[in-house]
Amino acid sequence: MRVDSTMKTLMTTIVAVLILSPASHAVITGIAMGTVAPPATLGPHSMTPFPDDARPVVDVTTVASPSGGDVAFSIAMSHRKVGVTWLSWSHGYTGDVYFSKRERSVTLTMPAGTIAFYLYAEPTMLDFYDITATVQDGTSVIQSVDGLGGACGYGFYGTDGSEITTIQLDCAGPDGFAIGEFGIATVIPEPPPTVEIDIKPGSYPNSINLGSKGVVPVAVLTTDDFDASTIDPGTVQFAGASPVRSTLEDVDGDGDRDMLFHFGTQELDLDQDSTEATLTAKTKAGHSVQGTDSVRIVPRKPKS
Ligand SMILES: [Ca+2]
Ligand SMILES: [Ca+2]
Ligand SMILES: [Ca+2]
Repeated sequence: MRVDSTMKTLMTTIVAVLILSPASHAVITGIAMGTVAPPATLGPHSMTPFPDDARPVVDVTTVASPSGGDVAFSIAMSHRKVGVTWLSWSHGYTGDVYFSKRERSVTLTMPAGTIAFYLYAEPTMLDFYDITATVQDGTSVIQSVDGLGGACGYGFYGTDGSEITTIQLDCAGPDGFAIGEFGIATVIPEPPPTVEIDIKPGSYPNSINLGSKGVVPVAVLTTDDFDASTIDPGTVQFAGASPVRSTLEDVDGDGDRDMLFHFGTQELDLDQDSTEATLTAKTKAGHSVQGTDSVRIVPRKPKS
């Protein structure tokens, strides 16, 4: 009996601990990458290296990201090429770097949705100096970096939805430093969930005469997964057109109410080659959905 009651207490304690743990552990991890070439992944994220920067030797404050948006610098930095206008780097890299002679610190602001980023840094002076990279939450990586061909990589990645918004770089050496060889991972927007639609409910093929001055009925069907009555009619677009009216009715006779829309045929962004059309909408709760059905444009285009 005593063992049983101890076990019961232990189990209760474990359950309590599990419940008290936060649901997610949003966290940013920093990695000292050293002088080796950049990895293909940082944590769970696939990295995309920045492409060549075609600009000449010129002061810049932004670098375009391959996944959209810009990385912005807090100071103007001189665009250089390793081996041409900048002496050395590491692991054979000969691409773009960005150099500050006067400042010892720069803050990089990331494009929205950045979940991982790496950069390399090297002091101007041909000697070892500490270079520290710090992200907005205080996570930092410090390395002693050799100005003679020892550019070191600094990698940061977020898990459970953590994003990287800024990275501050500080070089302990005089006469500045260069940063470059960037790589990035950003969140991939999820496509909206699909819902079932029926163009011209009850008829098939869904013939549309683009010369017609009439309307095309399109139903969003209620299924086990989706209640069509939750759609906000003001957000509905079908082939580029807004509905002229909407009604709730059971268009397929299965006992639940579907949402039926009518669209002016002349407003549809369809042509002779269209084979399908898509309806997009938001629910009253603001969630995007979309559905696609086939269309058959009539009369058929004469064969040429
Ligand atoms: Ca149909
Ligand atoms: Ca149904
Ligand atoms: Ca129905």
